Amino acid sequence: MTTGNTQNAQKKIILSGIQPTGTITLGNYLGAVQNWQRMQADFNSIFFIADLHALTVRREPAEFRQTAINFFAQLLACGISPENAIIYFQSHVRQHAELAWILNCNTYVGEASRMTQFKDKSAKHADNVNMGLMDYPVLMAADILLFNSDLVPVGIDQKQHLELTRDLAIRFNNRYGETFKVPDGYIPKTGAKICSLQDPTAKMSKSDPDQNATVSIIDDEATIVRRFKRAVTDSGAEICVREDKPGISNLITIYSAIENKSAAEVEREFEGKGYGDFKIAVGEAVAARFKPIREEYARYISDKEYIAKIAKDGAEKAAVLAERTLRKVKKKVGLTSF
Ligand code: ATP
Ligand code: LTN
Repeated sequence: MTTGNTQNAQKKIILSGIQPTGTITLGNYLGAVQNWQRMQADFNSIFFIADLHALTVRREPAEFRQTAINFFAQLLACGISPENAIIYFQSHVRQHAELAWILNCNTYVGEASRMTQFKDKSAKHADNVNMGLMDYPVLMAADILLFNSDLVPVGIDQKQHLELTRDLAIRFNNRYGETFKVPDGYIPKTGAKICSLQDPTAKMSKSDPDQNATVSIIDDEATIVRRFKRAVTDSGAEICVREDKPGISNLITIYSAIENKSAAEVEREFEGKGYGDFKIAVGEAVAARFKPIREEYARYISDKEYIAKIAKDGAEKAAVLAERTLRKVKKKVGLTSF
């Protein structure tokens, strides 16, 4: 039997993280957080704020600290509940960094430098191509492998990192004997890649400097509808999913993910209607979904003590689980212990 966020041996383990930068966007929500919320009760669930990962890009310390706390409140507002899940800050559980070091010694520079995200982020932050940026997926592998995760719910952009995680787990198991569970990704059918509202060929990213490109789960209704009204669409007038219509296709994906309808149903619903009407309908649907989240967020963010309590409790529980794996790993690789 499970009570609260204790582990139940009958249930599989899901784990995922999110970097505290900006605020949670529609892309993060549909690609990841909504699934965390839907799955949390059926699994042993572990979710964390990936603050160590976020350090791979330069941050202003005071702002960064506040953003991380805001993210914690946003996860709670999205319905991620301490009743169902262990929720914590990655940096509060030192085992993440410790396992990452051991995995580093089993990761080839060649494979890490081939990661698409590393190449993209190196180009974007050419003045700060630091070791952490290249090491990012190894730390992510440590996050996942520490907890014997079965499933990792993420957006499609993380697929390559999950494949590396699997490779590292298999390699370690072959070299040192069965140690890690080899995890699977859980990538949603609809919503795995939400695109920018200003450039529908690029993914929506919370670090996009163009405010009009994203919507946040805590934006108000007027802002959300305005962003959708301004969304870049394609030539023609038909509302349908087509390769040469990335703008409208993206809006259809968003609407179908929010309304839980297939793309074909959405196409039928808007047959004969114009782009303008459709954009407003999508904006209103998104705003309606986010309204209660925004309200809950206001409630949680004004209660720092509650956040601190949940985060501390989560970190303690996570550390106990993580230490079991780490101890095993240290023994396997031949580190001494007395
Ligand atoms: P940043 O812009 O800071 O790199 P990000 O928006 O890509 O951030 P992450 O913290 O890297 O967000 O990702 C959190 C989760 O959201 C991951 O599971 C990721 O796959 C998912 N995700 C991110 N962007 C999208 C998107 N546009 N569509 C669907 N899922 C997404
Ligand atoms: N790299 C992820 C965030 C992340 C993560 C994880 C996701 C860090 N550690 C472990 C799943 C499992 C991202 O979304 N950019």
